[in-house]
Amino acid sequence: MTRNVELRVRKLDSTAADFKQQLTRLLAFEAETDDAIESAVARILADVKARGDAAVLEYTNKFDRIPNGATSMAAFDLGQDELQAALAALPAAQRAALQTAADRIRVFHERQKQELNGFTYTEPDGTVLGQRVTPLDRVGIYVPGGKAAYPSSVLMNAIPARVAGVKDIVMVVPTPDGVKNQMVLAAAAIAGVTRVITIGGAQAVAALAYGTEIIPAVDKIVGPGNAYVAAAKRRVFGTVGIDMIAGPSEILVLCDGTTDPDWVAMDLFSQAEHDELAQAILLCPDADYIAQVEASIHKLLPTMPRKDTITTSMTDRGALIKVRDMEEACEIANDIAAEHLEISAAEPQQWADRIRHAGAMFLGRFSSESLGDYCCGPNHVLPTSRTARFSSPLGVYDFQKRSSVLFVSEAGAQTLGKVAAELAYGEGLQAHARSAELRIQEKS
Ligand code: HSO
Ligand code: ZN
Repeated sequence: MTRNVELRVRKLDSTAADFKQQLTRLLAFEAETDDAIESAVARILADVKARGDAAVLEYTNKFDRIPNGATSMAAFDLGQDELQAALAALPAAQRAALQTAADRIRVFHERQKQELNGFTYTEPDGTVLGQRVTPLDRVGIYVPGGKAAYPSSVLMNAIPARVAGVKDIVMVVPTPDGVKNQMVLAAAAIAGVTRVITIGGAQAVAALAYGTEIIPAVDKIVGPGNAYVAAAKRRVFGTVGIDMIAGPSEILVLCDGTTDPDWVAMDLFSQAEHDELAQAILLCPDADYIAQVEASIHKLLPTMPRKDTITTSMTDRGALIKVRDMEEACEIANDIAAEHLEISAAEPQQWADRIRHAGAMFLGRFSSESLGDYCCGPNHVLPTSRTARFSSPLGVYDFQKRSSVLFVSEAGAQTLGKVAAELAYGEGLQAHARSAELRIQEKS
């Protein structure tokens, strides 16, 4: 996959006649949809639906190369003891960092919950109308295995669910070759996950959606995964809720040219290192500064253990863009609607005020995106691939739903009954009209 031997990041200029087309081409990202993947996933879903645990067991032994092959699903069902043991065995510094991150994530999301508590209001005739917010009963959290097994993502997915009041949080995580990621298990313990089952892939999504003998069916499945998991989530949507289909990570740095160029280069790397398909873009009005960032990129790259991934993603999908001024940078940032937007400027607020579309905004040169990825408090599960135009970070609201509550007083039924009956006759719906009219006590 890592084809590029030499990092060559494209440089664009917003005054070029074809800049708009260049930008469109740069942002184009087609999610992997492959007929072979689609039909394999359809087959797995149907099989798990029909055969339950027996099918999940077979797929897990095969796809995750479980040594000697497990003979029962019980082998994948971890107890709380094992999670607590993983937490206890973690080096103290790592445990403390996870705990601090978890505490801060909880504080932020508790604030979010306070703002989402529902409402009621009473009309003069005693009619009471309102909205009640209730948590989902049971959710499934998908945690990828292998290179993208992030303990921080366990915290970011499970803590908002907990804060929302979800009672049952079932986490699935594959263990390729039977190897468990201890920090992921420790994070599950800290975040209050109720059950961890070490399965993954489309078979895990199917098990969560339909339920099996040992895995309870959930109401919603959240969390990122590979192309198979994404295809499975799309297919089970409707049977269960899903959060989003997340694309590769993105960072857009909007810089006024006053930040240390090494800082900006490293911030670009921080998302480029996630994935060959990640996207890192700089917007800046100062051509000399852009050249300095470019120099920093070349200077720092050899020091990066993941330089191959960075080289590929920055060469294929990265860009350093010279803009006319910061105002134009803000307009372009709105077009890009990036997952992460850093406004690395001396006075960031004035530019932030102009931004309408971004998953998360990092204001000022000390707010590196990596701090948000781990421990500031806001969620790191964010809309990618320009979906920040219409969607939001993962939050407490993703684990709640709303019900309307209507109490109509006797007096209210008199006035509302006339309105409803009028509209119901207009729609040709007699029973509606008469059900409203029956409650009208005409005092003649
Ligand atoms: N930046 C990623 C989240 C993450 N970063 C996890 C480090 N670990 C989301 O785009
Ligand atoms: Zn990250």
